Amino acid sequence: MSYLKNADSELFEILMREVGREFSTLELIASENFVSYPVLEMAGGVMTNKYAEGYPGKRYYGGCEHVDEAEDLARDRAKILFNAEYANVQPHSGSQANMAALLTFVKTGETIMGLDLAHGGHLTHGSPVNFSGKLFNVVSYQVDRATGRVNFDEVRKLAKEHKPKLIICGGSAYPRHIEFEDFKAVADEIGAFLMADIAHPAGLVATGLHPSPMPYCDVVTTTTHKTLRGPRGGMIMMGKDSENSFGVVAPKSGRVKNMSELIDSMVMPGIQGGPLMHIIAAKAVAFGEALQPSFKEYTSQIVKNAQTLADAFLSKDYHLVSGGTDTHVILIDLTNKSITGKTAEKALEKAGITVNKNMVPFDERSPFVTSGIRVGTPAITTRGMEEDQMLTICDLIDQVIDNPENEFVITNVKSTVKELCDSFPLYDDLLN
Ligand code: DSN
Repeated sequence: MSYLKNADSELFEILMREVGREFSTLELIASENFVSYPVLEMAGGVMTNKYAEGYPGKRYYGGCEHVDEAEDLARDRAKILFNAEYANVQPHSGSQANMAALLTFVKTGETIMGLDLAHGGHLTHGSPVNFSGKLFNVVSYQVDRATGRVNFDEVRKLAKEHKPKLIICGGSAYPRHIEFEDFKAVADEIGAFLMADIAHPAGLVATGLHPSPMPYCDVVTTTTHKTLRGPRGGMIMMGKDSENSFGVVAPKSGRVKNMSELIDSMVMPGIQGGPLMHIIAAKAVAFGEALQPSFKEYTSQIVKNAQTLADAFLSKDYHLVSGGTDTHVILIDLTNKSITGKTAEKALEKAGITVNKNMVPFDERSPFVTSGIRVGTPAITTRGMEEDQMLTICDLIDQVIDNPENEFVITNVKSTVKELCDSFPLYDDLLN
């Protein structure tokens, strides 16, 4: 039964068109995934009604006993998943998690270092158009032109020259494992804090397929909706909690506050108000799923699929930044294919294949045009696709990239995409 259908058929039809789009196209955006029905149910549930400013047991509103239970479970499950002593599951997004973490460790005007957005970083790692670039003095490091990997000689040189208070590692288009240990060595040499943003590989980290940042980083942020396959949202963690070194004490007792208390109060009341309790509860559901052995099978398949796809592209003379992938992300430099990222994205979209245009390191084109596309396997792996399908998908993408204006090719590819999607159904209960 659909309440929405009866109450607002216009929006019901829009929703159904989106279900149809998700069903009938190949979702290759590396940051997207498809949540389970239980996660959908919780995210669409009555906890959306509840105001719960504060934290479990310390709320500014009555009636919080059940949302407290859900938030406690979300925190506890996150701590087990990531082997963390502390988790804050309230950030509404990865950006807000990053904002709260940065403002806890760094004063405005102080220096931070992060991976250049055009080299695979993220807006919140110091882009001039983002709060991070406006509030802090930013020094960006880049990847090496030849290897496509972070150049630690450059990181070390910049760190020694600019003495950042905090170094951010991680990004949104870095196909290789994040080198936490190398970053930690540099951070220790200059006495900087180290923050990891594991939004992209979080599901791989949780299942041991990517190194863990916890032993190396002072603070770790993530989103919950990419490889972790939860609802949209953010989270902040620490491997170990400790007393803060900034001299912040509790007003009445004079006790030195822990870092966890500083982060908690930076999230709320510092930058957020009422937490999204339906989403926090849905995070708990997703974390419960990620703790099951089947989730490790899923994340292993994500990586196998990405590596199969990468090898298939290499065999067709595609240039992959860093030469391949360790994760779920492939960054393709299309320069030798004489097509821009923008044209490729549009042509692929017409053929039912969703990717995003993406700058490649040392790109001479603007972020609105770009020389590359980013491809990821989390969503198609959720549908059950495996290595054989990756070979087909590479072939389909290649046909479109070679013939972006050939309607005959696009139509044929679209029909193969439809057959493929029909063989790996998604959300069919919602369509019936
Ligand atoms: N927009 C996300 C991505 O696509 O990677 C990062 O925030």
